[in-house]
Amino acid sequence: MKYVIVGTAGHIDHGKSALVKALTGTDPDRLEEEKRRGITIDLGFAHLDLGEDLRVGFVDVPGHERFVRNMLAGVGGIDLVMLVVAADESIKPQTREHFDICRLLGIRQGLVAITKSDLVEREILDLVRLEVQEFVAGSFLDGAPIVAMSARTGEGLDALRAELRRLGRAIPPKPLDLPFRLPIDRAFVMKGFGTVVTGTLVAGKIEKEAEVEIYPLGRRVRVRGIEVHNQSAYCAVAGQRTAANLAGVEAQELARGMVLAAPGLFDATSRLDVVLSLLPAARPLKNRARVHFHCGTAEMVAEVVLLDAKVVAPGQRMYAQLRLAEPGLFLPGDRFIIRQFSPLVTIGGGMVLDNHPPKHRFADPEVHRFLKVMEAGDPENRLELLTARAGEVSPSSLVARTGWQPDEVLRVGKWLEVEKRLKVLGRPPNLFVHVGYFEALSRRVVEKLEEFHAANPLSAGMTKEDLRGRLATRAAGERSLPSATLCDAVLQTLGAQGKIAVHGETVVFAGRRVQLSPEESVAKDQIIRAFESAGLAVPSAKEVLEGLRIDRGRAEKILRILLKEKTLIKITEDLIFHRAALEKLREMLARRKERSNRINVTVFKELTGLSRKYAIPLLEYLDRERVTRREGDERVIL
Ligand SMILES: Nc1nc2c(ncn2[C@@H]2O[C@H](COP(=O)(O)OP(=O)(O)OP(=O)(O)O)[C@@H](O)[C@H]2O)c(=O)[nH]1
Ligand SMILES: [Mg+2]
Repeated sequence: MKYVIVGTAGHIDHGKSALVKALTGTDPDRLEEEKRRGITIDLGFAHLDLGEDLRVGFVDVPGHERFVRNMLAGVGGIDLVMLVVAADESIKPQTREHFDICRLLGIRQGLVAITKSDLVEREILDLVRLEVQEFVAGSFLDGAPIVAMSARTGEGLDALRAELRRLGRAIPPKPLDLPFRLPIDRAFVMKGFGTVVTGTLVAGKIEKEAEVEIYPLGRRVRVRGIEVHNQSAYCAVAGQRTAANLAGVEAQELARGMVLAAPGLFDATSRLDVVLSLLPAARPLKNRARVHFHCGTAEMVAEVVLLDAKVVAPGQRMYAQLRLAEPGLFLPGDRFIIRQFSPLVTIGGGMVLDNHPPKHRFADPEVHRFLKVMEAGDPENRLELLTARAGEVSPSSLVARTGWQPDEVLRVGKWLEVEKRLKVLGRPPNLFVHVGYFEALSRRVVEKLEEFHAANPLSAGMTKEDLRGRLATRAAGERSLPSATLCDAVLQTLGAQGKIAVHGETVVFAGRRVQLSPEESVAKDQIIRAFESAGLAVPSAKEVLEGLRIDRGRAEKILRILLKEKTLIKITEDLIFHRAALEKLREMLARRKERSNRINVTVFKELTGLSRKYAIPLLEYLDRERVTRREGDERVIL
């Protein structure tokens, strides 16, 4: 079964509701006030099966100019428009306004119903038909069926059904592989059920028992039950009129304009970069003008910030930033309408390009380039650019910025990695890094290390954390530190290229030697000689350092360098030897082994001429170095 949503459109009293009723048997005017006044105030719903395989859901909208905002809440999710023109009145202001709205929203398919054919002569009917043809010329309805009919006599209803069936079958199915979104058009309490929300499911599918989030409230609730076109169901899919019974929220907390979607997947926003078209009949729109913004079922006040102009001329199209008075869930690709403050008329509309933009500088060519790709670029280019702008970004925040499924973000990301445009880090992947950013960061690491070594000639290297702290960048106007994951990846790459060396937590410039002042060099030599000449009967480090002519701090640094270079070797906290002395000791043991491979402390003391104070730690050191192995009171020379 295929589901298609048909919306009515047209001037007040032109017979939209009567037509829906004639087709479906359901009166879409459900409010007492509507019945009393004989006009539609709010959205009405009905459905009709056209054969075995096609179910049409109707969204009937009010024609009254005061209720255009309600019309806008209904028209968002429709596949087909049924533009209603009364034969006795022909084209009127809301015929135009509704039609403009359909065009601005990018509705692609539809038909025209000339209603009340019973009220006019044949010639008038032909005239109205000509007027309609002229009216829709050049638009998406150019060449669409125009069916004259009467709800009163039933004339033309069969022809209308046939056209609806034909058009409905040809509508391409809505993609199900997008995260689901249900913009709420009604929220109410139903006796015995509790809170119910309804809407047209614009993407994906929603299942019974699912946990969902109400955006922008941030509330998570459970879907207790689902109805699709008034029948209970396990799941609803894109394109269906859906009612969801929600557990854990009161109806009065909810309102038209909120959206149900997967928990945590998206985030609400109050700033949007858009492409905006102004209707030819509109007044020029000034920078910073306040307008009514309608998108999905949401409506709010917005300020239009033009990016590189002072004013939008009628009929013109340009990029702009909308600053919304309240946050809402909007995704790139969403269409919207703007209406003037007063008089309250539709003046334009457009499409969301970026749902989390920074504020921009005036006439920034970079912004223009970015939005151009967001508007027309393929998914790869868009994802690359979003990543480039962030520098590094998690796949989950790219889901929130694209509206794609997490799988799709990963798939495109991996493809970009193959093309060497991105790096995908983490296992499982949890970070996308733009190669440009990665390379810039690598250069900065090398720079910062050079700087550090120049400023700290005696230091053996920088700690990773210290280095990361110096890599702050400005991404999207905000100061940010590269993540530890990214820094590690950069260091690893530089290490593999031989540009740097990483020892534990310390990072050094590859092949770097510590630069010493002449005074320090003298001190260094003195330290070396002190240990070298002592052989194995070494003095304490304290004694040696105190005998130098430089201050204690620098002396200790030099000692650390010597230990690091392994000119000196520390075997216990108090005992430091020159490397040559220890090598001699090894040679001595090797010679001894030619006679016997066993040795005890006494023999060792005799051989080396050392006291116990040195002998025991040295033997333990030799054990650790696997030169000897302790066996009871003796040692085996290995
Ligand atoms: N003679 C005749 N009258 C009709 C026909 N269709 C509707 N009407 C009458 O026209 C009036 C308006 O009809 P509605 O269906 O409420 O018009 P609407 O377009 O839904 O009006 P709004 O929703 O308020 O914009 C009602 O009194 C209907 O009975 C028709 O085909 N022939
Ligand atoms: Mg009506």
